[in-house]
Amino acid sequence: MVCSDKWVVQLVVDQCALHGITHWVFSPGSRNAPFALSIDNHPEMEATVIVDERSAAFYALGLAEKTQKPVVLCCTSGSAPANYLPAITEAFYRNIPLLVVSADRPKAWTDQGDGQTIRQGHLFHGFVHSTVHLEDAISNDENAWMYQRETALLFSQLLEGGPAHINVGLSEPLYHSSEKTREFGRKILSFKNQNPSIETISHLTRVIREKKIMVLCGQMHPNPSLLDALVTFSQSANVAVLTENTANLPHERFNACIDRTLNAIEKESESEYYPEVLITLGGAVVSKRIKAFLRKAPLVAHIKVGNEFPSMDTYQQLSHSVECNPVAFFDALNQQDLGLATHNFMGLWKTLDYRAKDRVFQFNPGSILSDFMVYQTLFNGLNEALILHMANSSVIRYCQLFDPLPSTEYYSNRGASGIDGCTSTAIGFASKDDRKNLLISGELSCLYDSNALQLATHSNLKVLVINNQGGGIFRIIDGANTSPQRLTYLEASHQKNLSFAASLGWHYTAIKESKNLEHAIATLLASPQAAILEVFTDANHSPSTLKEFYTFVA
Ligand SMILES: Cc1ncc(C[n+]2csc(CCOP(=O)(O)OP(=O)(O)O)c2C)c(N)n1
Repeated sequence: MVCSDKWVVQLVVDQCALHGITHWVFSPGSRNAPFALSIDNHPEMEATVIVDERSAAFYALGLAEKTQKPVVLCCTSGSAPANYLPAITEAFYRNIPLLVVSADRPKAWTDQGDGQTIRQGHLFHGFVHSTVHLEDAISNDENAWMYQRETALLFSQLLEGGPAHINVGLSEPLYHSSEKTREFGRKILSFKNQNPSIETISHLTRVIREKKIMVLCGQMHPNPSLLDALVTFSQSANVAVLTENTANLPHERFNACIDRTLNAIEKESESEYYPEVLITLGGAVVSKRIKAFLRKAPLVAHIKVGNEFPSMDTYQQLSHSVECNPVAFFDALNQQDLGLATHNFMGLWKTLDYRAKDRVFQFNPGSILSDFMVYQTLFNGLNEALILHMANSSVIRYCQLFDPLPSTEYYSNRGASGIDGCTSTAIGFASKDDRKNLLISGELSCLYDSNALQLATHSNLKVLVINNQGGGIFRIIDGANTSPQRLTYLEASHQKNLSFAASLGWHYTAIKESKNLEHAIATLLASPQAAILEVFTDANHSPSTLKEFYTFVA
Protein backbone atom coordinates (compact mmCIF):
# COMPACT_ATOMS: atom_id res chain seq x y z
CA MET A 1 0.00 0.00 0.00
CA VAL A 2 1.25 3.48 -0.89
CA CYS A 3 1.23 6.08 1.85
CA SER A 4 2.98 9.24 2.97
CA ASP A 5 6.64 8.68 3.81
CA LYS A 6 6.05 10.52 7.13
CA TRP A 7 6.05 7.85 9.81
CA VAL A 8 3.94 9.90 12.23
CA VAL A 9 1.27 10.29 9.56
CA GLN A 10 1.31 6.51 9.04
CA LEU A 11 1.03 6.07 12.79
CA VAL A 12 -2.11 8.24 13.06
CA VAL A 13 -3.78 6.51 10.11
CA ASP A 14 -2.83 3.04 11.44
CA GLN A 15 -4.30 3.90 14.84
CA CYS A 16 -7.54 5.03 13.16
CA ALA A 17 -7.75 1.77 11.21
CA LEU A 18 -7.00 -0.37 14.26
CA HIS A 19 -9.67 1.42 16.29
CA GLY A 20 -12.27 1.21 13.52
CA ILE A 21 -12.31 4.95 12.81
CA THR A 22 -12.66 5.46 9.08
CA HIS A 23 -14.42 8.74 8.26
CA TRP A 24 -12.29 11.86 7.71
CA VAL A 25 -13.60 15.38 7.12
CA PHE A 26 -10.65 16.93 5.34
CA SER A 27 -10.00 20.65 4.77
CA PRO A 28 -7.44 21.42 2.07
CA GLY A 29 -3.96 22.69 2.89
CA SER A 30 -0.33 21.99 2.23
CA ARG A 31 0.91 21.00 5.67
CA ASN A 32 -1.78 18.32 6.00
CA ALA A 33 -1.23 17.00 2.44
CA PRO A 34 0.65 13.92 3.78
CA PHE A 35 -2.62 12.84 5.41
CA ALA A 36 -4.47 13.25 2.09
CA LEU A 37 -1.89 10.98 0.47
CA SER A 38 -2.25 8.30 3.13
CA ILE A 39 -6.02 8.24 3.52
CA ASP A 40 -6.64 8.43 -0.22
CA ASN A 41 -4.64 5.22 -0.69
CA HIS A 42 -6.05 3.42 2.33
CA PRO A 43 -8.79 0.92 1.45
CA GLU A 44 -10.71 1.44 4.70
CA MET A 45 -10.65 5.24 4.87
CA GLU A 46 -13.25 7.56 3.35
CA ALA A 47 -13.08 11.34 3.20
CA THR A 48 -15.40 14.31 2.77
CA VAL A 49 -13.60 17.48 1.65
CA ILE A 50 -14.88 20.82 3.05
CA VAL A 51 -12.87 24.04 2.65
CA ASP A 52 -14.35 26.03 5.55
CA GLU A 53 -12.99 24.47 8.75
CA ARG A 54 -15.70 25.95 10.97
CA SER A 55 -18.41 24.31 8.89
CA ALA A 56 -16.32 21.13 8.44
CA ALA A 57 -16.21 20.66 12.20
CA PHE A 58 -19.97 21.04 12.64
CA TYR A 59 -20.50 18.70 9.68
CA ALA A 60 -18.29 16.13 11.44
CA LEU A 61 -20.28 16.68 14.63
CA GLY A 62 -23.51 15.75 12.83
CA LEU A 63 -21.85 12.79 11.19
CA ALA A 64 -20.48 11.47 14.49
CA GLU A 65 -23.86 11.93 16.13
CA LYS A 66 -25.61 9.95 13.39
CA THR A 67 -23.04 7.15 13.06
CA GLN A 68 -22.24 6.97 16.79
CA LYS A 69 -18.59 6.60 15.80
CA PRO A 70 -15.63 8.97 16.10
CA VAL A 71 -14.98 11.20 13.07
CA VAL A 72 -11.58 12.68 12.20
CA LEU A 73 -11.16 16.36 11.35
CA CYS A 74 -7.96 17.12 9.46
CA CYS A 75 -6.66 20.56 8.53
CA THR A 76 -3.54 22.54 7.82
CA SER A 77 -1.68 24.78 10.30
CA GLY A 78 -2.37 28.33 11.49
CA SER A 79 -5.86 29.75 11.91
CA ALA A 80 -7.39 26.66 10.22
CA PRO A 81 -7.68 24.53 13.40
CA ALA A 82 -8.80 27.61 15.36
CA ASN A 83 -11.98 27.50 13.29
CA TYR A 84 -12.76 24.07 14.72
CA LEU A 85 -13.18 25.52 18.21
CA PRO A 86 -16.94 26.30 18.17
CA ALA A 87 -17.83 22.74 17.13
CA ILE A 88 -15.29 21.29 19.56
CA THR A 89 -16.90 23.16 22.47
CA GLU A 90 -20.28 21.77 21.41
CA ALA A 91 -18.80 18.24 21.12
CA PHE A 92 -17.14 18.59 24.53
CA TYR A 93 -20.36 19.38 26.36
CA ARG A 94 -22.18 16.56 24.55
CA ASN A 95 -19.40 13.98 24.74
CA ILE A 96 -19.31 13.54 20.96
CA PRO A 97 -16.10 11.85 19.74
CA LEU A 98 -14.40 14.18 17.27
CA LEU A 99 -10.70 13.68 16.68
CA VAL A 100 -8.87 16.79 15.48
CA VAL A 101 -5.71 15.99 13.53
CA SER A 102 -4.05 19.34 12.92
CA ALA A 103 -0.89 19.60 10.85
CA ASP A 104 1.75 21.96 12.19
CA ARG A 105 5.31 23.09 11.61
CA PRO A 106 7.83 21.23 13.79
CA LYS A 107 7.74 22.71 17.31
CA ALA A 108 11.09 24.45 16.79
CA TRP A 109 9.39 26.85 14.38
CA THR A 110 6.60 28.07 16.64
CA ASP A 111 6.81 31.89 17.11
CA GLN A 112 9.75 32.19 14.69
CA GLY A 113 8.02 34.17 11.96
CA ASP A 114 7.35 31.22 9.67
CA GLY A 115 4.12 31.44 7.67
CA GLN A 116 0.85 29.98 9.01
CA THR A 117 2.48 29.03 12.29
CA ILE A 118 0.68 29.76 15.53
CA ARG A 119 0.69 28.25 19.02
CA GLN A 120 -1.66 25.43 18.15
CA GLY A 121 -0.40 22.62 20.37
CA HIS A 122 -2.97 23.34 23.06
CA LEU A 123 -5.53 25.22 21.01
CA PHE A 124 -8.46 23.23 22.44
CA HIS A 125 -7.22 23.18 26.01
CA GLY A 126 -10.11 22.62 28.39
CA PHE A 127 -12.40 21.28 25.66
CA VAL A 128 -10.67 18.00 24.74
CA HIS A 129 -10.05 15.06 27.04
CA SER A 130 -6.57 14.51 25.68
CA THR A 131 -3.99 16.16 23.49
CA VAL A 132 -0.93 14.57 21.94
CA HIS A 133 1.83 16.29 20.00
CA LEU A 134 3.80 14.28 17.43
CA GLU A 135 6.89 15.31 15.48
CA ASP A 136 8.07 13.55 12.34
CA ALA A 137 11.69 14.65 12.59
CA ILE A 138 13.01 12.09 15.05
CA SER A 139 12.38 8.45 14.28
CA ASN A 140 13.67 5.85 16.67
CA ASP A 141 12.17 2.97 18.63
CA GLU A 142 11.83 4.97 21.83
CA ASN A 143 9.91 7.77 20.11
CA ALA A 144 7.75 5.29 18.22
CA TRP A 145 6.90 3.58 21.53
CA MET A 146 6.06 6.92 23.17
CA TYR A 147 3.81 8.05 20.31
CA GLN A 148 2.13 4.65 20.00
CA ARG A 149 1.46 4.62 23.73
CA GLU A 150 0.19 8.20 23.87
CA THR A 151 -2.05 7.82 20.86
CA ALA A 152 -3.28 4.37 21.99
CA LEU A 153 -4.45 5.93 25.25
CA LEU A 154 -6.01 8.87 23.41
CA PHE A 155 -7.91 6.51 21.08
CA SER A 156 -9.02 4.38 24.00
CA GLN A 157 -10.60 7.46 25.60
CA LEU A 158 -11.96 8.71 22.28
CA LEU A 159 -13.98 5.52 21.93
CA GLU A 160 -15.59 6.36 25.27
CA GLY A 161 -16.70 9.74 23.87
CA GLY A 162 -15.73 13.41 23.75
CA PRO A 163 -13.25 15.24 21.53
CA ALA A 164 -9.47 14.74 21.39
CA HIS A 165 -6.61 16.47 19.58
CA ILE A 166 -3.49 15.21 17.84
CA ASN A 167 -1.18 18.00 16.66
CA VAL A 168 1.42 16.82 14.18
CA GLY A 169 4.63 18.75 13.51
CA LEU A 170 5.65 18.00 9.93
CA SER A 171 8.72 19.20 8.05
CA GLU A 172 9.13 19.56 4.31
CA PRO A 173 9.08 17.84 1.83
CA LEU A 174 5.43 17.04 2.38
CA TYR A 175 4.45 15.21 -0.80
CA HIS A 176 6.73 12.16 -0.83
CA SER A 177 5.14 8.74 -0.79
CA SER A 178 6.49 5.32 0.13
CA GLU A 179 5.39 1.69 0.24
CA LYS A 180 4.04 0.76 3.65
CA THR A 181 6.50 -1.49 5.48
CA ARG A 182 5.62 -1.12 9.15
CA GLU A 183 2.37 -1.21 11.15
CA PHE A 184 2.29 1.38 13.93
CA GLY A 185 -1.13 0.60 15.38
CA ARG A 186 -1.28 -0.26 19.08
CA LYS A 187 -4.31 -0.77 21.30
CA ILE A 188 -4.53 -0.25 25.05
CA LEU A 189 -7.93 -1.21 26.44
CA SER A 190 -8.89 0.56 29.60
CA PHE A 191 -11.51 -0.55 32.10
CA LYS A 192 -12.61 1.64 35.01
CA ASN A 193 -14.78 0.19 37.71
CA GLN A 194 -13.72 -0.50 41.28
CA ASN A 195 -15.47 -3.87 41.03
CA PRO A 196 -14.71 -5.10 37.51
CA SER A 197 -17.84 -5.74 35.50
CA ILE A 198 -18.89 -9.17 34.21
CA GLU A 199 -17.96 -8.04 30.67
CA THR A 200 -14.48 -6.99 31.81
CA ILE A 201 -13.86 -10.28 33.60
CA SER A 202 -15.15 -12.41 30.75
CA HIS A 203 -12.97 -10.46 28.30
CA LEU A 204 -9.91 -10.95 30.53
CA THR A 205 -10.75 -14.62 31.05
CA ARG A 206 -10.48 -15.11 27.30
CA VAL A 207 -7.11 -13.31 27.27
CA ILE A 208 -5.72 -15.30 30.20
CA ARG A 209 -7.08 -18.79 29.42
CA GLU A 210 -4.44 -21.51 29.37
CA LYS A 211 -1.60 -18.99 29.23
CA LYS A 212 1.63 -18.88 31.21
CA ILE A 213 1.00 -16.06 33.67
CA MET A 214 3.35 -13.95 35.69
CA VAL A 215 1.96 -11.71 38.41
CA LEU A 216 4.49 -9.03 39.32
CA CYS A 217 3.81 -7.08 42.51
CA GLY A 218 5.39 -3.69 43.13
CA GLN A 219 5.39 -1.50 46.22
CA MET A 220 2.25 -1.73 48.38
CA HIS A 221 1.01 -1.24 51.89
CA PRO A 222 0.35 -4.56 53.65
CA ASN A 223 -2.99 -5.91 52.43
CA PRO A 224 -4.05 -9.28 53.93
CA SER A 225 -7.17 -9.55 51.71
CA LEU A 226 -5.06 -9.13 48.60
CA LEU A 227 -2.59 -11.71 49.88
CA ASP A 228 -5.46 -14.20 50.34
CA ALA A 229 -6.87 -13.55 46.88
CA LEU A 230 -3.43 -13.81 45.29
CA VAL A 231 -2.58 -17.03 47.10
CA THR A 232 -5.80 -18.55 45.74
CA PHE A 233 -4.95 -17.32 42.23
CA SER A 234 -1.44 -18.76 42.52
CA GLN A 235 -2.73 -22.28 43.21
CA SER A 236 -2.74 -22.85 39.44
CA ALA A 237 0.41 -24.33 37.95
CA ASN A 238 0.40 -21.75 35.15
CA VAL A 239 0.86 -18.86 37.58
CA ALA A 240 4.20 -17.59 38.87
CA VAL A 241 3.95 -14.73 41.36
CA LEU A 242 6.95 -12.44 41.71
CA THR A 243 7.10 -9.99 44.58
CA GLU A 244 9.61 -7.67 46.16
CA ASN A 245 9.79 -7.09 49.89
CA THR A 246 8.22 -3.64 49.40
CA ALA A 247 5.06 -5.37 48.10
CA ASN A 248 4.47 -6.66 51.63
CA LEU A 249 2.96 -9.87 50.27
CA PRO A 250 4.99 -12.67 51.84
CA HIS A 251 4.10 -16.25 50.90
CA GLU A 252 6.13 -19.38 50.25
CA ARG A 253 4.49 -19.91 46.86
CA PHE A 254 5.85 -16.59 45.60
CA ASN A 255 9.29 -15.73 44.22
CA ALA A 256 10.33 -12.93 46.51
CA CYS A 257 13.94 -12.31 45.48
CA ILE A 258 13.67 -11.41 41.83
CA ASP A 259 17.29 -10.46 41.11
CA ARG A 260 18.55 -13.55 42.89
CA THR A 261 16.28 -15.73 40.72
CA LEU A 262 17.00 -13.95 37.43
CA ASN A 263 20.70 -14.29 38.18
CA ALA A 264 20.29 -18.08 37.96
CA ILE A 265 18.70 -18.05 34.49
CA GLU A 266 21.12 -18.89 31.68
CA LYS A 267 20.99 -16.43 28.76
CA GLU A 268 20.21 -19.23 26.30
CA SER A 269 17.20 -20.49 28.25
CA GLU A 270 15.68 -17.08 29.07
CA SER A 271 12.78 -17.56 26.69
CA GLU A 272 11.54 -20.60 28.67
CA TYR A 273 10.90 -18.25 31.56
CA TYR A 274 8.98 -15.66 29.56
CA PRO A 275 5.33 -15.37 30.57
CA GLU A 276 2.67 -15.04 27.91
CA VAL A 277 0.51 -12.80 30.08
CA LEU A 278 1.93 -10.36 32.59
CA ILE A 279 -0.32 -9.02 35.35
CA THR A 280 1.15 -6.16 37.37
CA LEU A 281 -0.09 -4.46 40.50
CA GLY A 282 1.21 -1.98 43.02
CA GLY A 283 3.74 0.80 42.58
CA ALA A 284 7.45 0.88 41.89
CA VAL A 285 9.46 -2.25 41.15
CA VAL A 286 13.07 -2.02 42.33
CA SER A 287 14.62 -4.73 40.17
CA LYS A 288 16.16 -3.30 37.00
CA ARG A 289 16.80 -6.84 35.79
CA ILE A 290 13.13 -7.82 35.70
CA LYS A 291 12.31 -4.67 33.75
CA ALA A 292 14.93 -5.50 31.11
CA PHE A 293 13.79 -9.16 31.09
CA LEU A 294 10.10 -8.37 30.58
CA ARG A 295 10.75 -5.74 27.92
CA LYS A 296 12.35 -8.52 25.87
CA ALA A 297 9.55 -11.06 26.50
CA PRO A 298 7.03 -11.22 23.63
CA LEU A 299 3.87 -10.84 25.73
CA VAL A 300 0.40 -11.69 24.51
CA ALA A 301 -0.93 -9.20 27.04
CA HIS A 302 0.16 -6.97 29.88
CA ILE A 303 -2.73 -6.35 32.24
CA LYS A 304 -2.09 -3.54 34.72
CA VAL A 305 -4.41 -3.70 37.71
CA GLY A 306 -5.10 -0.95 40.25
CA ASN A 307 -5.58 2.76 40.52
CA GLU A 308 -1.99 3.96 40.55
CA PHE A 309 -0.77 5.39 37.24
CA PRO A 310 -3.13 3.25 35.13
CA SER A 311 -1.41 4.12 31.86
CA MET A 312 2.16 3.51 33.00
CA ASP A 313 3.80 1.31 30.38
CA THR A 314 6.93 0.16 32.23
CA TYR A 315 7.34 -3.02 30.18
CA GLN A 316 6.45 -1.31 26.88
CA GLN A 317 3.65 -3.78 26.08
CA LEU A 318 0.69 -2.55 28.13
CA SER A 319 -2.49 -3.91 26.56
CA HIS A 320 -5.11 -3.68 29.32
CA SER A 321 -5.37 -1.11 32.06
CA VAL A 322 -7.89 -2.23 34.68
CA GLU A 323 -8.53 0.58 37.16
CA CYS A 324 -10.05 -1.29 40.05
CA ASN A 325 -9.45 -2.68 43.48
CA PRO A 326 -6.95 -5.54 42.94
CA VAL A 327 -8.71 -7.66 45.58
CA ALA A 328 -11.96 -7.44 43.60
CA PHE A 329 -10.01 -8.26 40.43
CA PHE A 330 -8.46 -11.48 41.77
CA ASP A 331 -11.62 -12.46 43.65
CA ALA A 332 -13.53 -12.20 40.36
CA LEU A 333 -10.91 -14.14 38.38
CA ASN A 334 -10.82 -16.81 41.08
CA GLN A 335 -14.49 -17.54 40.28
CA GLN A 336 -13.70 -18.23 36.61
CA ASP A 337 -12.60 -21.39 34.87
CA LEU A 338 -9.27 -20.12 33.52
CA GLY A 339 -7.82 -23.44 32.39
CA LEU A 340 -4.58 -22.70 34.19
CA ALA A 341 -3.25 -26.21 34.65
CA THR A 342 -1.55 -26.52 31.28
CA HIS A 343 2.06 -25.50 32.14
CA ASN A 344 4.23 -25.97 35.20
CA PHE A 345 5.25 -22.32 35.03
CA MET A 346 5.14 -21.82 38.76
CA GLY A 347 7.39 -24.87 39.26
CA LEU A 348 9.86 -23.58 36.70
CA TRP A 349 10.33 -20.29 38.54
CA LYS A 350 10.08 -21.73 42.01
CA THR A 351 12.81 -24.33 41.39
CA LEU A 352 15.30 -21.53 40.79
CA ASP A 353 14.10 -19.75 43.89
CA TYR A 354 14.51 -22.81 46.13
CA ARG A 355 17.99 -23.45 44.81
CA ALA A 356 19.22 -19.93 45.53
CA LYS A 357 17.35 -19.72 48.85
CA ASP A 358 19.22 -22.75 50.20
CA ARG A 359 22.56 -21.25 49.34
CA VAL A 360 22.10 -17.70 50.64
CA PHE A 361 23.19 -18.37 54.19
CA GLN A 362 25.78 -20.95 53.15
CA PHE A 363 27.72 -18.23 51.39
CA ASN A 364 30.84 -17.33 53.30
CA PRO A 365 31.65 -13.65 52.81
CA GLY A 366 35.11 -14.02 54.35
CA SER A 367 36.43 -12.07 57.28
CA ILE A 368 36.69 -8.56 55.84
CA LEU A 369 33.74 -6.43 56.87
CA SER A 370 31.77 -5.89 53.66
CA ASP A 371 28.34 -4.41 52.96
CA PHE A 372 27.01 -7.87 52.10
CA MET A 373 28.19 -9.28 55.42
CA VAL A 374 26.12 -6.70 57.31
CA TYR A 375 22.90 -7.69 55.53
CA GLN A 376 23.61 -11.40 55.81
CA THR A 377 24.30 -11.12 59.52
CA LEU A 378 21.23 -8.99 60.12
CA PHE A 379 18.78 -11.17 58.18
CA ASN A 380 20.28 -14.40 59.44
CA GLY A 381 19.83 -13.32 63.04
CA LEU A 382 16.43 -11.63 62.84
CA ASN A 383 13.82 -13.51 64.77
CA GLU A 384 11.42 -10.76 65.78
CA ALA A 385 8.77 -8.71 64.02
CA LEU A 386 10.10 -5.43 62.66
CA ILE A 387 9.07 -2.42 60.67
CA LEU A 388 11.94 -2.12 58.24
CA HIS A 389 12.69 1.17 56.52
CA MET A 390 15.16 0.88 53.66
CA ALA A 391 16.98 3.98 52.49
CA ASN A 392 17.64 4.36 48.80
CA SER A 393 20.91 3.57 47.07
CA SER A 394 22.37 0.10 47.58
CA VAL A 395 20.40 -0.61 50.80
CA ILE A 396 17.11 -1.31 49.04
CA ARG A 397 18.91 -3.51 46.50
CA TYR A 398 20.84 -5.57 49.04
CA CYS A 399 17.64 -6.12 51.05
CA GLN A 400 16.02 -7.69 47.97
CA LEU A 401 18.52 -10.55 48.13
CA PHE A 402 17.04 -11.97 51.33
CA ASP A 403 13.60 -13.53 51.61
CA PRO A 404 11.08 -11.20 53.21
CA LEU A 405 10.30 -12.10 56.78
CA PRO A 406 6.56 -12.78 57.14
CA SER A 407 6.22 -10.76 60.32
CA THR A 408 8.13 -7.78 58.96
CA GLU A 409 6.72 -4.83 57.06
CA TYR A 410 8.95 -3.15 54.47
CA TYR A 411 8.93 0.53 53.54
CA SER A 412 11.04 2.73 51.29
CA ASN A 413 10.76 6.04 49.42
CA ARG A 414 10.53 4.42 45.99
CA GLY A 415 8.16 6.96 44.40
CA ALA A 416 11.07 9.17 43.35
CA SER A 417 13.88 7.08 44.90
CA GLY A 418 15.59 10.07 46.50
CA ILE A 419 18.24 9.82 49.20
CA ASP A 420 17.05 13.13 50.61
CA GLY A 421 14.39 12.21 53.17
CA CYS A 422 14.77 8.55 54.10
CA THR A 423 15.62 9.26 57.75
CA SER A 424 12.91 11.92 58.18
CA THR A 425 10.33 9.54 56.66
CA ALA A 426 11.30 6.71 59.02
CA ILE A 427 11.14 9.03 62.03
CA GLY A 428 7.72 10.32 60.96
CA PHE A 429 6.47 6.75 60.60
CA ALA A 430 7.95 5.59 63.91
CA SER A 431 6.41 8.55 65.73
CA LYS A 432 3.01 6.87 65.35
CA ASP A 433 4.03 3.22 65.41
CA ASP A 434 4.87 1.56 68.70
CA ARG A 435 6.44 -1.50 67.14
CA LYS A 436 10.19 -1.78 66.69
CA ASN A 437 11.23 0.26 63.65
CA LEU A 438 14.61 -0.29 62.01
CA LEU A 439 16.02 2.09 59.43
CA ILE A 440 18.91 0.80 57.33
CA SER A 441 20.75 3.58 55.54
CA GLY A 442 23.95 4.38 53.72
CA GLU A 443 25.97 7.03 55.49
CA LEU A 444 25.64 9.60 52.67
CA SER A 445 21.85 9.41 52.76
CA CYS A 446 21.94 9.69 56.54
CA LEU A 447 24.35 12.66 56.44
CA TYR A 448 22.21 14.29 53.73
CA ASP A 449 19.13 14.06 55.96
CA SER A 450 21.04 14.69 59.19
CA ASN A 451 18.57 17.41 60.21
CA ALA A 452 16.16 14.55 60.81
CA LEU A 453 18.27 13.33 63.70
CA GLN A 454 17.33 16.39 65.71
CA LEU A 455 13.60 16.11 64.94
CA ALA A 456 12.85 13.63 67.69
CA THR A 457 14.30 10.52 69.25
CA HIS A 458 11.73 7.75 69.48
CA SER A 459 12.90 4.87 71.63
CA ASN A 460 11.29 2.37 69.22
CA LEU A 461 13.51 3.53 66.35
CA LYS A 462 16.89 1.96 65.64
CA VAL A 463 19.17 3.04 62.82
CA LEU A 464 21.75 0.84 61.17
CA VAL A 465 24.12 2.97 59.10
CA ILE A 466 26.44 1.25 56.67
CA ASN A 467 29.39 3.56 56.21
CA ASN A 468 31.31 2.60 53.09
CA GLN A 469 32.86 6.08 52.87
CA GLY A 470 30.75 7.29 49.94
CA GLY A 471 28.00 6.26 47.57
CA GLY A 472 28.81 2.54 47.46
CA ILE A 473 26.06 2.04 44.89
CA PHE A 474 28.33 3.53 42.23
CA ARG A 475 30.81 0.69 42.74
CA ILE A 476 28.18 -1.90 41.83
CA ILE A 477 26.44 -0.19 38.91
CA ASP A 478 27.88 -1.21 35.54
CA GLY A 479 29.41 1.78 33.82
CA ALA A 480 29.65 3.87 36.97
CA ASN A 481 32.05 1.36 38.52
CA THR A 482 34.64 1.87 35.80
CA SER A 483 34.13 5.60 35.31
CA PRO A 484 37.30 7.69 35.90
CA GLN A 485 35.04 10.19 37.70
CA ARG A 486 33.65 7.58 40.11
CA LEU A 487 35.60 8.34 43.27
CA THR A 488 35.25 12.13 43.30
CA TYR A 489 32.11 12.93 41.33
CA LEU A 490 29.88 9.90 41.86
CA GLU A 491 30.84 8.29 45.12
CA ALA A 492 31.82 11.60 46.72
CA SER A 493 34.35 9.62 48.75
CA HIS A 494 34.84 11.00 52.28
CA GLN A 495 35.93 10.19 55.85
CA LYS A 496 32.90 11.54 57.76
CA ASN A 497 30.82 9.69 60.30
CA LEU A 498 27.64 10.11 62.32
CA SER A 499 29.13 10.32 65.80
CA PHE A 500 27.55 13.78 66.22
CA ALA A 501 24.21 11.96 66.65
CA ALA A 502 25.21 11.32 70.28
CA SER A 503 24.95 15.05 70.97
CA LEU A 504 21.39 15.00 69.60
CA GLY A 505 20.17 12.42 72.09
CA TRP A 506 20.84 9.17 70.20
CA HIS A 507 22.70 6.24 71.68
CA TYR A 508 25.54 6.01 69.18
CA THR A 509 27.97 3.12 68.67
CA ALA A 510 30.35 2.29 65.86
CA ILE A 511 32.22 -0.84 64.79
CA LYS A 512 34.99 -1.46 62.28
CA GLU A 513 35.65 -5.18 62.62
CA SER A 514 33.60 -8.12 61.48
CA LYS A 515 34.08 -10.03 64.71
CA ASN A 516 31.93 -7.45 66.52
CA LEU A 517 29.16 -7.36 63.94
CA GLU A 518 26.70 -9.95 65.20
CA HIS A 519 26.84 -8.70 68.77
CA ALA A 520 26.59 -5.05 67.73
CA ILE A 521 23.45 -5.68 65.66
CA ALA A 522 21.82 -7.68 68.45
CA THR A 523 22.66 -4.89 70.93
CA LEU A 524 21.23 -2.24 68.59
CA LEU A 525 17.96 -4.13 68.23
CA ALA A 526 17.70 -4.75 71.95
CA SER A 527 18.52 -1.15 72.88
CA PRO A 528 15.82 0.44 75.07
CA GLN A 529 16.49 3.87 73.58
CA ALA A 530 16.73 5.53 70.18
CA ALA A 531 19.97 4.11 68.90
CA ILE A 532 22.32 4.29 65.94
CA LEU A 533 24.87 1.67 65.02
CA GLU A 534 27.37 2.79 62.41
CA VAL A 535 29.20 -0.07 60.72
CA PHE A 536 32.32 0.87 58.77
CA THR A 537 32.68 -1.48 55.81
CA ASP A 538 35.50 -1.96 53.34
CA ALA A 539 34.50 -0.02 50.23
CA ASN A 540 36.98 -1.86 48.01
CA HIS A 541 36.02 -5.31 49.18
CA SER A 542 32.21 -4.86 49.15
CA PRO A 543 31.62 -4.99 45.36
CA SER A 544 33.69 -8.16 44.92
CA THR A 545 31.87 -9.89 47.78
CA LEU A 546 28.54 -9.12 46.12
CA LYS A 547 29.81 -10.51 42.82
CA GLU A 548 31.03 -13.69 44.54
CA PHE A 549 27.62 -14.06 46.18
CA TYR A 550 25.84 -13.88 42.83
CA THR A 551 28.17 -16.51 41.39
CA PHE A 552 27.70 -18.73 44.42
CA VAL A 553 23.88 -18.74 44.33
CA ALA A 554 23.50 -19.01 40.54
C1 LIG B 1 18.06 13.60 46.34
C2 LIG B 1 18.96 12.67 45.60
N1 LIG B 1 20.16 13.13 45.17
C3 LIG B 1 21.00 12.30 44.51
C4 LIG B 1 20.65 10.99 44.30
C5 LIG B 1 21.61 10.06 43.52
N2 LIG B 1 22.17 9.02 44.43
C6 LIG B 1 21.66 7.78 44.48
S1 LIG B 1 22.42 6.79 45.53
C7 LIG B 1 23.51 7.99 45.99
C8 LIG B 1 24.59 7.71 46.99
C9 LIG B 1 24.06 7.19 48.28
O1 LIG B 1 25.11 6.86 49.14
P1 LIG B 1 24.85 6.16 50.51
O2 LIG B 1 23.67 6.75 51.18
O3 LIG B 1 26.11 6.22 51.29
O4 LIG B 1 24.46 4.69 50.17
P2 LIG B 1 25.28 3.53 49.45
O5 LIG B 1 25.24 3.77 47.99
O6 LIG B 1 26.67 3.56 49.97
O7 LIG B 1 24.53 2.34 49.79
C10 LIG B 1 23.25 9.17 45.29
C11 LIG B 1 24.01 10.42 45.45
C12 LIG B 1 19.37 10.56 44.77
N3 LIG B 1 18.91 9.32 44.59
N4 LIG B 1 18.58 11.42 45.43
